[in-house]
Order: sequence, then structure tokens, then C-alpha cells
Amino acid sequence: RSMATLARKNLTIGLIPADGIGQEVIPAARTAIEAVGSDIPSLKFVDLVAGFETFTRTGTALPPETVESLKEECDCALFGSVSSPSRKVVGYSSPIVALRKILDLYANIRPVVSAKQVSPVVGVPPDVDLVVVRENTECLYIKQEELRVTDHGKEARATRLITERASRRIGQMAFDIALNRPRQAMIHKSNVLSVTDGLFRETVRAVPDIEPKYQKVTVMEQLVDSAVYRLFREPKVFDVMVAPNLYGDILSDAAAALVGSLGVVPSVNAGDNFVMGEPVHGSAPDIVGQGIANPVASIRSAALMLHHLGYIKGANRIDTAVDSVVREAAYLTPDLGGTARTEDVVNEIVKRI
Ligand code: GGG
Repeated sequence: RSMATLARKNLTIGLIPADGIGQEVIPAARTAIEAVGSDIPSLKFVDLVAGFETFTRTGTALPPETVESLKEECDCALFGSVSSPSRKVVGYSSPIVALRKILDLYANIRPVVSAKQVSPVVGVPPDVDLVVVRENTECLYIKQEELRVTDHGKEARATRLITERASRRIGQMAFDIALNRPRQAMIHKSNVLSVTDGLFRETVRAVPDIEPKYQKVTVMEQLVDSAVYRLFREPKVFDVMVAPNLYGDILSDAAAALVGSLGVVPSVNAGDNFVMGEPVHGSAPDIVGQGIANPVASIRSAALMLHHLGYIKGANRIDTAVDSVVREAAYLTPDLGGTARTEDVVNEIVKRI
């Protein structure tokens, strides 16, 4: 299901730094891609805007020009991070959630891999290597919420959508990834949510009946709460974890704790015709503008995106350089216990590319 067969001669990449440290780490990812430019003929970048800051300036968080450019001009994109407010802001809607929908990027693929020398959570062996495959278009993220005032006070409700179509295609994506790895775990809570999670569970479980090539994958199931527990206690039992949208988001942040920092965990939002790299971390308002944001997650997201598109050599060159910088630990940003600045890490990675 990767787009490797679509690798083209010309590659146009949309850059959407969006909010907060996205403005610092997406340029870092661009620098890393430029460093492997000889592996990617006719490389072009298009600067695009979106985010809460864009909303406060222009009244829209996702300008139509950005969407049009992504659809008409770009082969792929890199998205930074967004500072969506925790309160309701009239007229605002998360641009990343919208982009995933508009571009039908139905899978969020998040590899979480230890850099061995980085101190893990106490007591957990530093050799985590798993992939969270998060459904990206539905669940509670359809954002159908309502607030009513009743005789007993306010009452808020949200609709949670799980469809057979979305569950099947995320299941297929996860099984595809699991073909090269020993196990796949389905994460759900169907003992409580027997209708919604029940549908997710039965649909994903049935995927190998439709496509027999997946029958060689060992399938396990785990309720989401015990999955988090086991993730911390014995992360090595997990390999590919496929989950509905919200569980997948939470699981991947939790897994990031096992590998030192959210600052090193990449992702791609993948559909059948477009792919968008995106660091798992958010906009980090506490460190914005200080020049100490960890660029590794974004640079790895760029490599993951290139890999997905079939630019394997360029992707591997970036990954190898990042791995050696992180492993040697001489240039680490403060989230990993170091004192390096973003530009120091980028320079070191580029030197090794
Ligand atoms: N790069 C991940 C990121 O920006 N996370 C923040 C986030 O997703 N916020 C919620 C939203 O805007 O939907």
C-alpha cells in the first residue's frame, strides 16, 4: 500500500510549518532533504500556511490556497505542529484534522524506535521497536459535539464514528506493514464499546480472510487500557499496533516516553495518492523561539515520507545520519538531556548525510 510505485522524476514538497516549533523544525527537515538532493531529481519546495496563528491573522486556519496547492501542485507535504486551543473558538477548526480528511490520508503511521543510549523510563529495556498504525479519519475526530442545557445542568455529547470501510483499509495498511514484522496487535475496547470498537475489531480481524497473503501474520488483541500498561511493562510484546484514531494518538505519545522523547518520533499521514510527513510532537509553546526544539522527529518524518514515495536511498541516508547523531549523543537537545541547539543537531546530521 506504499506509494513506492509512484516515485516520479520531479518531486514537489509542500511545507506547512504551522504553529509554534513547527516553524523551527520544518526548515530543519527541508535542509536534510536538500542534503540528499542528488538522490531526488528536480526537487522543489512550496511554502504554505495553516494553523491557529494563520486563523488569528486571516480568519481561516486552512486557507483554500493551501489546499489547492497541495492538491494541484504538490506530490507530498510536511506538516509541523498546530496550537489548537483547548476551548471552543468560533470559526476555528483544526487544520491538521481537516487536511487528513480532505486529502484522504487515512493512516497515520508512527514508528517508535529506541535510540539505544538514550535513558529510557526507569526499569524499561531501551530496545523498543514498534509501529503504531492509527486510523486517521474518524472515531471522535469527526468532531460532532453538542452542548445542551438540561434541568440538571449542562450535558455534552460527542458522536464516535467507526465504519467498516475505514476499519478495513486501516487494517489492510497495518497487515501490509506487519508482513515484514512478526506480529500485529489490534487495540480496542470492545468489552465496553461493543458496537463501535466491536465493528473495528471484527473488520480488522476479517482482513486476512479477504487477502490470504496476510494469513502468515500473527494477530493478537489487547484492550486499550491494558495495552498501555503492557507497553510500559513489556514493550517488546508489541510490534505493529493498529488502533482507532483516539487510542492510536494516545498510544503513540505513551510509546514516545519509552524512547526518550516525543521529539524523536516521526509519522506519515498516508493515503493511496498522497503522503504527508508530520512529527508526532505538538507546537511546544513552552520552548518556542528558544532555538532548542528537537529537529529529529521532523527530519525522520521527512525520511519516512521519502521512503513511502520510493526514494529509498535518500531516506536511508537521512535515517543513518540521524541514528548516528542520536546514538553518539554528543549533539542532543535538552529534551534528550543534552545542551545542543536545533541548528547544531541539524548541522551535524547534514555533515553525516
Ligand atoms: N504534529 C502534531 C501536532 O501538531 N499535534 C497537536 C495537535 O494535533 N493538536 C490538536 C489539533 O489541532 O487537532
